[in-house]
Amino acid sequence: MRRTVTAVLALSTALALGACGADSDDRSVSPRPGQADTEDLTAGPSGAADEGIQVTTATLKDASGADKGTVEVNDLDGKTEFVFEVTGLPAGFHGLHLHKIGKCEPNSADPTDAAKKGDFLSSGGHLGEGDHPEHSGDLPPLLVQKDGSATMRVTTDRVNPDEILDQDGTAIVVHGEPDNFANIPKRYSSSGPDAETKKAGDAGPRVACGAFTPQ
Ligand SMILES: [Cu+2]
Ligand SMILES: [Zn+2]
Repeated sequence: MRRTVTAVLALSTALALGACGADSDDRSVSPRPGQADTEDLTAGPSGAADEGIQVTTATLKDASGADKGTVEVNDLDGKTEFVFEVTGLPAGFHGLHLHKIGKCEPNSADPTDAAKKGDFLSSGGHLGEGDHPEHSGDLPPLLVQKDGSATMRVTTDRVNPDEILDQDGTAIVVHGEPDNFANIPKRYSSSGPDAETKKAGDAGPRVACGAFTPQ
């Protein structure tokens, strides 16, 4: 019974592949009855995954200007995909957000408070309205491995490519600390997260930044 279901699945995958014109090999268009193997299934959906349309890319740099990797933005027709390839960062979780302005300037002023200066502060606050983590620019944290590298592919329907490439652009910012997503249990504070936490999730300093700017 299970075999039959698997075979039907593989066949429909193959038909779907054929229908959308994806390159398919003979094996996937003609599954052997009762012998549909998992290879066919994985080669189907993942191998022919819609890669979307590349919208823009950015190079991540730290405050000294050292290269820390790349971020690619793809339009998946209603969703936006970010592909991170990062190197040379401290291991562990790092808060990750889109910030309002496409500027990555070390020791720069916060646009809402000129007296406040720090690395990449001129990129402004998180993209979007409301409290953290409901900002449209809030993303899952980046997990950096022991060797300092990180790879992540993440999809969000909170932000579209036009907003990323608006007039003043957008910055992708990697923070020095994990993001707490304003998840502060009541046993720590009966009043819940404070204004600071609701603004940015206590992700700490901005350690790397990449600017998306309209061409
Ligand atoms: Cu941030
Ligand atoms: Zn936020």
